[in-house]
Amino acid sequence: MLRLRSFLQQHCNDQDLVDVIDQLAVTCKDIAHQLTLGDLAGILGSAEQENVQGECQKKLDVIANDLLKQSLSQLPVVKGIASEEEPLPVACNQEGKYLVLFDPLDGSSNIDINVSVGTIFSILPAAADKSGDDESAYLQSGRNQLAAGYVLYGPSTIMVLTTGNGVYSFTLDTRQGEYLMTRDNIQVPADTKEFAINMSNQRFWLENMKNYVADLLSGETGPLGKRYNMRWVAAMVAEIHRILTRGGIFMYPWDNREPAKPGKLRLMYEANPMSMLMVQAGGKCSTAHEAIMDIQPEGIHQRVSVVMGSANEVDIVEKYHG
Ligand code: AFP
Repeated sequence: MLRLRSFLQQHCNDQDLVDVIDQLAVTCKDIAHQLTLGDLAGILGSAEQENVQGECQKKLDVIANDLLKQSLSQLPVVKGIASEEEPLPVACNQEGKYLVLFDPLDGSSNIDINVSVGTIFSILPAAADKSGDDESAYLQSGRNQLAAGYVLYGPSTIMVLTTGNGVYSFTLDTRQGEYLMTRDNIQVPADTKEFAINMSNQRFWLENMKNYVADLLSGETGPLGKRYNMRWVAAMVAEIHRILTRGGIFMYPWDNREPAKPGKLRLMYEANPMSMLMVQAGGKCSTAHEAIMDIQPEGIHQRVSVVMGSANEVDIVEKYHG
């Protein structure tokens, strides 16, 4: 089986980008190891502090963030990093040519219950005339991403990756400490009968979304004419991994709990990298009104409404939203 590094060397003609992805993969092995130890390493539970979004940080959010920050800042080609757990971007090496954005531990409410979580990353080009702690350097649309991916920490640890030429997955073989390619040229089926949404927020959604989900629930006798199944893991990485494996649609739409916020999920280090993967795999990603990767970001922690997955189902959601 092809090793991740060999694959990257064959597949990507930018050796510096290969080094960044390789460093991310190595660091995620450390995170996976911490997760495997769990309570034995005293790493479960709250860090008893909040991040910039006002969310309570788990100990592992902080540990994963520190591991990624330390390892990426050692690379001369990394100019700066932005993380869900850092209020501001962090400058690394002035001569660097990449900006790396990440959610160090997505789905952190799952940590304490031993359910899947993940790390999401996005790599953008760095402008020569901007420093790594200049937020404006990061405010590039998702179309500019050079690479994007995630590592899913589940029963297996799996890295799923795109450098703009297809989507590939690599399973960590813990016996030899290597990621080996286990799927190539991943494709998302255009049609699906499976949806993922947090139904407990239903009363806060727009009427258009309520109508769409009501029609999903009405099954084969409803207007969509199909019996749908539902899943909710509460970790976007796991939801997207399921869709990249067998199709589906994942939604975290705008709701009126905090009307000023355009959604729960973060554009730059959650929605954009997942959109790049999904589009590379033949799926679609939308706010329900426009393609996520067309959004011109205004802040590194900006939120966005998310509808992504099987292309024909995303089209249906957009139709419901006029
Ligand atoms: P964190 O990034 O704070 O861990 O949140 C996870 C998440 O952003 C995303 O991965 C899930 O799909 C979603 O939140 C779960 O949200 P609910 O709490 O509404 O289930």
